[in-house]
Amino acid sequence: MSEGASTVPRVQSIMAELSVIQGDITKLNVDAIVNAANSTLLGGGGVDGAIHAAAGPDLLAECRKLDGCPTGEARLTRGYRLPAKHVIHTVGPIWRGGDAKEAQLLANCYRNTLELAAQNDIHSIAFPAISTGVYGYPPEAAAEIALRTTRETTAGLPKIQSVVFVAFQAQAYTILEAALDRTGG
Ligand code: AR6
Repeated sequence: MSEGASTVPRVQSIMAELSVIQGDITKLNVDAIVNAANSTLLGGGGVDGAIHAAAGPDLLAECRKLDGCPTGEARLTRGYRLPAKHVIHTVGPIWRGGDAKEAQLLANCYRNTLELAAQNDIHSIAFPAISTGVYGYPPEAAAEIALRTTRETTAGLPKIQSVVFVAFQAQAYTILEAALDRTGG
């Protein structure tokens, strides 16, 4: 979408549209999908495995050059065979009971991913429920952080127009949708 030049000041929405869907993130035709990676960035199971399988081996080759990624940070690659043009890899915290800065680190994932997206002219982005699979983060608490941090961060990033939260299963969908409603006021 192009923003036509205009000499007339106009009011424009600075709020990104947030939505929740159930499905497979690898199928989405958005500017970027987010990978819930580990700090090696060299692949794994869950959504990480699905993204590498769908993107093909060139994704792993690019990831090898990145030299890993600390928890809470984010790294950009191309999407290769994915419909999405880019993948933003972020490393969520492993749940250790809640006293190991998990909430702060998970919020960092969403904030750093969205800021990296805006820096790279990405307008539409889809997130999986980071850390809620193998890493064991309680899904309700994770959904609250995902939605709250995304609303706060995108308020300062007008380039981000659409953020989709992708639930792989029905229960995750219900949890994310409740968090979307709760944080929407
Ligand atoms: N589309 C959308 N969501 C998915 C998909 C998919 N195709 N596949 C799984 N999910 P997880 P984590 C959901 O375990 O907890 C990997 O081995 C899944 O149901 O993928 O951050 C990495 O290499 C869950 O809700 O990521 C790391 O070692 C969510 O994605 C580790 O797992 C996240 O589950 C990261 O663990």
